[in-house]
Amino acid sequence: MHDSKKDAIFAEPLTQVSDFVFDQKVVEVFPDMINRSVPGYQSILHGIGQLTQRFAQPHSKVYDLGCSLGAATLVMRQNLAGIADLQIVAADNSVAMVERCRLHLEGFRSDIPAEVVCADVRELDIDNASVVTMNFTLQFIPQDQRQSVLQRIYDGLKPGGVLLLSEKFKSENADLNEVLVDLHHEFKRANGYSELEISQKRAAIENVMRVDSLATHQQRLHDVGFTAVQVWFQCYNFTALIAVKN
Ligand code: GEK
Repeated sequence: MHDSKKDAIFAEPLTQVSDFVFDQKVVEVFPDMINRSVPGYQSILHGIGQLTQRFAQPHSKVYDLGCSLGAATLVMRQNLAGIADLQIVAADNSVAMVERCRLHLEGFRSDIPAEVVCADVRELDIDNASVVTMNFTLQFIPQDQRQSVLQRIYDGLKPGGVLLLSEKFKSENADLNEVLVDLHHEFKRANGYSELEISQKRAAIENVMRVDSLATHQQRLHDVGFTAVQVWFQCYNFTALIAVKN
């Protein structure tokens, strides 16, 4: 996944920066984009694999919601060996992502069936699930619809099942939030993004990706019924949580 083309989508000055969309142009550079933009992305994927191995149950389904090119699907599948009768459902509402994801998954052998569906996670049926992963997807759902998405996930999980939720978040302290945003931008600069790329990407994404505080995420998870919620990874303003249904 690291050998994708270099992301230069925002390298040239744009007269008007449009809202960010997950189109073919993004698909072509996606692995490079996400690796250079999300601190800890590879560590989080690794952790998703470990947690999946622990919480996947025989005769259940494992979901990857907002799968993009299937990075989390792949790492989960690699960690499911020996667990009987599993099915993976990977979903994304970008046609371009889904098509490339199917091609990508075909390149890896496994006995565990993985179905890639083009669907909006707000409408997808979730049932008999033991692990549901949302790796940086909930942040693209309008804030007032996040609770109902989480409720559907909770209702579709088996007892003992888990939601693995990764999100960019904002600190409730404005000054410290600035510090975290700054550190993230430093991370992007160190990975070769220019000031222009950073600022144009920021303008493109600000309307489509609204971030909540960690406290809001935790409260929402409790409100839909999860009893145990734990942060297991954080780097700057990026975090990964596990929520367990008892
Ligand atoms: C990874 N999980 O590499 N329904 C379905 N998919 C959606 C929706 C929706 N309503 N909204 C956005 N998406 C991946 C990375 S990327 C994160 C996830 C990022 C999809 C969107 O099309 C995109 O593919 C994905 O969510 C978000 O582990 O680019 O920052």
